[in-house]
Amino acid sequence: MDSAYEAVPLTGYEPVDDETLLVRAAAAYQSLATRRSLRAFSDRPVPRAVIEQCLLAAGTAPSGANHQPWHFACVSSPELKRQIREAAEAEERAFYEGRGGERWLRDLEKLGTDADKPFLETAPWLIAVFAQPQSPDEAGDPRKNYYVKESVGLATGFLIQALHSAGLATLTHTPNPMKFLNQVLERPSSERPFVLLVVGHPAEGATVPRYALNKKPLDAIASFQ
Ligand code: IYR
Repeated sequence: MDSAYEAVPLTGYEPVDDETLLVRAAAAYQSLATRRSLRAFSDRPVPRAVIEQCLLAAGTAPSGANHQPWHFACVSSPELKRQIREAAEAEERAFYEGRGGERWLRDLEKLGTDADKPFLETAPWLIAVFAQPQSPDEAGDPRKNYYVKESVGLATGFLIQALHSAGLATLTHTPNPMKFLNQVLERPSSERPFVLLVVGHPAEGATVPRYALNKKPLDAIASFQ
């Protein structure tokens, strides 16, 4: 019977002894533990080729039925960054002036955030991540996607990790609501804005909130049975 399935040999997993596994796992932890959500970026440019490699890394993420239901709209144009800042700050002002609600606004006090988002213009790149509830198949026909948010979340994690490994800082920014990104970036209304990543080098003397350094200990995030 004719089948859509075809197998190829697995590559990329050379045998590793347990000692090496532990050394590498600890190194991965040490590297990721230095990542910070940054809100003070330098205007130093970042080559597009660097961003492209990180996007290729993101594109290797697992996804429902391997449909890869994501689009990364990468913005370096000062005019588009200005428009995004303007629209984001309008939403943020409403949020911080009360729309967020007392509880949420109190929870954010420890992070020191406010409605001013100058980094949306200072940072060399903004990457708007869009989720695609449906997207064309190989023949160009519309096709339903599965586990869309989960898949896009995983790809975004891969992207943040790749950017961090390269030596770049990021902010996962979620102006609320984000629908203006479809208009400004001319994305189809079927696509859902998922997150706006701010990417670049840290500003000189940048600081981060002490509160963000608190990470739950292992016994609070994991169990073994
Ligand atoms: N989007 C707002 C508020 C905000 C919300 C959460 I949840 C954060 O972790 C941080 C900020 C802003 O970007 O300021």
